[in-house]
Amino acid sequence: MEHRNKMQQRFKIFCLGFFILAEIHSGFASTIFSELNAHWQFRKTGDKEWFPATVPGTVYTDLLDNKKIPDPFFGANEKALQWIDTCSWEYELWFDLVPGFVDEYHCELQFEGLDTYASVYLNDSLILRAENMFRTWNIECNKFLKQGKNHLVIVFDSAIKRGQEEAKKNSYTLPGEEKVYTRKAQYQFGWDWGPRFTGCGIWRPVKFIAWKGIRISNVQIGHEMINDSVAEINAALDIAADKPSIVYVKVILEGSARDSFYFERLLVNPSVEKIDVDFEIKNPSRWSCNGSGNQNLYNISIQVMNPERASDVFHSSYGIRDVELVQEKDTSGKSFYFKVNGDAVFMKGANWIPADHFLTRVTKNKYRELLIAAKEANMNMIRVWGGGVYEDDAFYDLCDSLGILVWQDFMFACAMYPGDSSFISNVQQEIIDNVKRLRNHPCIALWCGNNEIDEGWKNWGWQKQFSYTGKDSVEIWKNYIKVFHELIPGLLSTMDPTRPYWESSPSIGWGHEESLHSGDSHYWGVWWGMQPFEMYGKKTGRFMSEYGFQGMPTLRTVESFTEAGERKTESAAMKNHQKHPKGFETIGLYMDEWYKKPKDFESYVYISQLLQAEGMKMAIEAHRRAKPYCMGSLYWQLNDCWPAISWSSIDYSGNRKAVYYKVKESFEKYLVSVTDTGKNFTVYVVSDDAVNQNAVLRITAMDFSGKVRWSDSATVAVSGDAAVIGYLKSLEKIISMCDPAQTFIRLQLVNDKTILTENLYYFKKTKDLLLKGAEINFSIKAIENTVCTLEIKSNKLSKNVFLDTPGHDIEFSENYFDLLPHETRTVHFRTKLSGAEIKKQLIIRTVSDTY
Ligand code: BMA
Repeated sequence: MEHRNKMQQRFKIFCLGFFILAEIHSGFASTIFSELNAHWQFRKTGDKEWFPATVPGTVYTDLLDNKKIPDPFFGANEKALQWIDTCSWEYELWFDLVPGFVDEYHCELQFEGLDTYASVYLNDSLILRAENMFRTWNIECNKFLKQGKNHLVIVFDSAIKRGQEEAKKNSYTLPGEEKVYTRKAQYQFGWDWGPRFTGCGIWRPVKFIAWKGIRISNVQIGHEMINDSVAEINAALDIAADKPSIVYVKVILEGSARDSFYFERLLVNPSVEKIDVDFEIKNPSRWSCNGSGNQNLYNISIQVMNPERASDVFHSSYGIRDVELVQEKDTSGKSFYFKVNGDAVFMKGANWIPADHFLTRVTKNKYRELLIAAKEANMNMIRVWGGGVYEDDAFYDLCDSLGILVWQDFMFACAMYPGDSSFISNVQQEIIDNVKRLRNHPCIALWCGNNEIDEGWKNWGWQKQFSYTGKDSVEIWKNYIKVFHELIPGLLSTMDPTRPYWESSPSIGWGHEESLHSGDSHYWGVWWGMQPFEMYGKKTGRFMSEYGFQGMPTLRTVESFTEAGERKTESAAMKNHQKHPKGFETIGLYMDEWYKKPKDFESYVYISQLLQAEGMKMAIEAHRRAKPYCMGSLYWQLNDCWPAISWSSIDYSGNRKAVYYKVKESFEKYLVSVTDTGKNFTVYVVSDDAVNQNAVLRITAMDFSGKVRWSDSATVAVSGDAAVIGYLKSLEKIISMCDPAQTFIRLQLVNDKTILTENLYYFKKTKDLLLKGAEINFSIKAIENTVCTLEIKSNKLSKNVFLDTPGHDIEFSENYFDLLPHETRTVHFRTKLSGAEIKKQLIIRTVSDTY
């Protein structure tokens, strides 16, 4: 570990008694933070007039707030706003400094995020040239500051122009073209689910930091050993001091006066020095991921003080857990699974993209809503995809507290990157900044070098497309190796040696059989390869880190970016929000396979969501049936960055699409799932429970009016280690007892009267089912205040009941479900509307209403 190098003196626990204790309590904070986020102004370079700006913010949101541009997300406005990215923009701030301040304190300006090519001037002196959106900059600025008014100006160059200039210097074109030269979120240059708005701005806070005496600049917390009675914790402190002196350190574990530890140490060097502090946590409670245990977090405060009583303090929460990536050779290849606290855990989750194209609009609340939705859908892992950003601290804090492990990509995606020394040193600092910022989070399970670059280079025909010579190819690949096989793992080996590192996701492209035998897989045969959904049953690898299918956003979200006449797939507005070149065509082809032609646009929106849900259900069930061969299933993609026709499960406005509800069911702790080979009807039972148990599998064939045609049951030894076959029968026999076009099979897993889970199975695709119009009745009850229940019943099978209240966003606990004949279903929701109003507004749609 970095803080373990030989040069350091080991810090010993020291019994100091009351004297030091009293001193530490009476120390004064020697570090002053002041946010410089108010009163900024901005203008286009060359313009005279300044306009108010919001910091953190982006030039787009500032222009919008000042009513200088229309909503960039509406219709096809994106096209008309591209000029913004070709200009240079300036931001300025005046701030006051009280007399004596500069002489007394070390003053720094901290820019937590500048997007991207920024020249920063303080009182007309250039203090920083930044060129990496992902870096944090701390600039010592005493010599530029003055008493009274100070002037800070930041000039942002066009990222597109700068990238193009860099690209011109190269003798060959890199895949990804101008964007790869710029260390800026790659999706902002346009993606197959997002617009092209590159923009610029001060996208994270600006702080004025003044300190004297002593300062903690970073702390890395880790544990050396854990057993049930003790966890040995190590905190490695980076400390800066004015002069050589003694430093007293106090560690406080929140919640108990006894859990305080004192240390003292001679600082020999006034510049930044490392100090190791070791302490113990007795009877430690472990942090675990959602579904596997509690998310115990310890609040740790570390206070340092010098003999003059200048002090500084660092706070962090810390979770004691062990996460391991297990890759062991076996008969079919190599395993790929995570062990959390020693137990193999099947990872259930999704891929995350930035939650708003304009990143500073992502509030803590937005993070919370999305991550709580993930937790509610039984997820235990999210992959932060490499074309986005290293998310804000709030994101990782929430993942810590919700038990969502993070597969963290570094921010490189689907392109090849340069390898010159200035690019490499820029990337190096980016990695250092972000690993330092994030490594104390228990949620981070894995660092991954990039998204689909290894696969892209080997399979996407770039060599031919860009006419590379042999020499070019060698150089480009060498640059790749330099960053992802040498630089990043090299840094991690000292900065965060206990976390696994994986060079590229996936390691082998989906066109290759080997991709199913080792490593993680992105299986895009369905969608990109136009293979049928049934292929999910055959293409299951060791860890499915991407697969997906598009579905429309909800109708209300479509309405938010279109005029009434534009709500059709051929309109310019709609096409602009479908970024996949063959998106509508692909949806159409699969839809023809599975559903009758929807009669109107509203029906199309709804059916496209059912289609997406059907596909993801088939994929997830296949992955889980293959446990423990397959040990992870992360679909593409949890969320959206703008109102898009995309692979998302929750649309930009926060509405949960049909796929979300389906995923939630498919990720439950227990799963019963059918495979139908044409010959056999086989029921698999899957469990993610650590405890094995016997349960009864009930199988009931029922016709659409509710008549039981056949039933059976079996006792199953349910195991958390592997999926088991709970039932097997000849399909022919079952079909002979019922009409497959008018019958479904209900599967229930029961333990001692408790239904652990249930599932439905249809012999035919929805378009071939003989669905008849049903009579649906419902009643609404308010339980207390805003909490309501809806009881709904149908005289026949009602397929995919969609509850909608067009004028109001109501989130129903269940939606898009199959309502079984004569069975009451209870749905919960919250609303301020009265029962009578909801009744008036509620629209119930089923598949048979769509043709
Ligand atoms: C995956 C991702 C993205 C892309 C998505 C859908 O492979 O890594 O690059 O948006 O496919 O095409």
